[in-house]
Amino acid sequence: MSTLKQVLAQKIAEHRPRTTKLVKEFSDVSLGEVNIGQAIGGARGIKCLVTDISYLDPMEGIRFRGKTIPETFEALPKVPGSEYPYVEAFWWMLLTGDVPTMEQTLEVVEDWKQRAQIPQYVIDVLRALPRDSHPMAMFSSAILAMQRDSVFAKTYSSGKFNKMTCWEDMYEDASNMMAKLGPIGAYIYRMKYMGDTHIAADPDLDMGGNFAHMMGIPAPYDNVARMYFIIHSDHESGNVSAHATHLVASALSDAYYAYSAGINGLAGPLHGLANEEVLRWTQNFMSHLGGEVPTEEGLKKALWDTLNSGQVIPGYGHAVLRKTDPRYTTQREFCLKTEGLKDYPLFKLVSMIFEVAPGVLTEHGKAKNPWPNVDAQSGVIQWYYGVTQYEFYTVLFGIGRALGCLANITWDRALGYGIERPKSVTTEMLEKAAGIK
Ligand code: FCX
Repeated sequence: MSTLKQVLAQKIAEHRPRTTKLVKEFSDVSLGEVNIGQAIGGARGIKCLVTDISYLDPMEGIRFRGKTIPETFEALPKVPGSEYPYVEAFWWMLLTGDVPTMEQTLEVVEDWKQRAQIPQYVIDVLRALPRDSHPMAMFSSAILAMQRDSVFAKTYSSGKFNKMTCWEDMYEDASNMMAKLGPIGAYIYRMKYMGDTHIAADPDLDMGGNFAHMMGIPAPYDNVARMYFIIHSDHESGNVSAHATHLVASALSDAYYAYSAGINGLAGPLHGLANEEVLRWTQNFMSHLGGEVPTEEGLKKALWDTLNSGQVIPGYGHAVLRKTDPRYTTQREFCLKTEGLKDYPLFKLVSMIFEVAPGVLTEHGKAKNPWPNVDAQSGVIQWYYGVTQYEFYTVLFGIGRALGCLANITWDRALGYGIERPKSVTTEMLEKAAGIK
């Protein structure tokens, strides 16, 4: 058994009595009421999910296992020659709550290399899809196709399923998937946009480095990849991709079924696809101006035009956050410290939107949070490094988001969380509850 799996087994054994005690002795303790607005309005704010992987404070933003984004980057072992940590070290931290040593990190790096080969049938599936399929449809199909290799599903169908040990099968599926998602993403990118040319994995590189290599983009794109995957990994459990993954896995569907569902949710424009929408919006706007730098007034007008046409301003607002997303700030700081990027016209425009859009949204008066989220900033960096095919951006989000979703469903099985089944009511019942019928 790998060291990570051993440490995880110990953490799970230590944690289980806490959950058992809460369920056995305190099941009736209330976490709050549910009102009609929440029942109709997407269950916003209802506390009915449990995760220890990350927590989202409305004002502070995300903490992974108790650490802010800067604390996470600071704490984890770094790739030699890079100021960014190994994604593999972050995986260890998400799963166990501990910061791994360099030796432990390198064991995961090695383990993922052994698991990273894309099966030929996945390539066949990708190649069979129409080349103009959306890359998220391709990515989701590739993940779903790998279900045939699920260790979890095999154990279940062999009749050897065991509630106490099934997390180990989930862990195997999660590790196999984590190792393959970067190479699959790069394969899709080069098949779709780079003349169907492909670059073999470099066995000397870590996950982030190898992704940049397989995309065919030189340094510092390896750092961009590491930063992206880590900051996009998890945003507690109620967001669509994490919740969809958790929901599907709660039926004891394996990690492939579950994460393919999560990816399908991430592909929505109100969720992960917003990073594509931001670039589409800014590019349309730039081409309208014939490449001229916009004036503040021109920008305000474009934002109002978008709102008045009934569309949302992509990359702004959030269901939980009530201030600028620290994932936005992290990427903005990367731009500001990177020569060339800090003076890049598109970055300047995005910075200008940051100056103007919160005021416009506040005046508009609808959005509870007028501040930017992660998606407002992520496309600019990709564009700068040559990834101008913005429909691909959500795949990058999806590779990163897998870290959180897969760590979560491994723990879901370890703690025996039940099948999800919230109760629905009819409109008439709501009207009766409201006293209007
Ligand atoms: N532009 C225009 N209107 C907005 C808005 C925005 N950026 N953000 C919220 N609103 C509107 C909502 O559409 C809603 O209008 P309605 O009353 O007519 O239905 C009203 O303001 C109240 O919504 P609010 O409670 O503030 O936000 P929600 O929790 O309902 O929705 C999202 C949150 C993120 C979906 C919303 O802010 C939005 O659509 N933003 C733009 C898309 C986006 O950037 N999504 C990515 C979010 C995230 F970071 C991610 O998952 O990747």
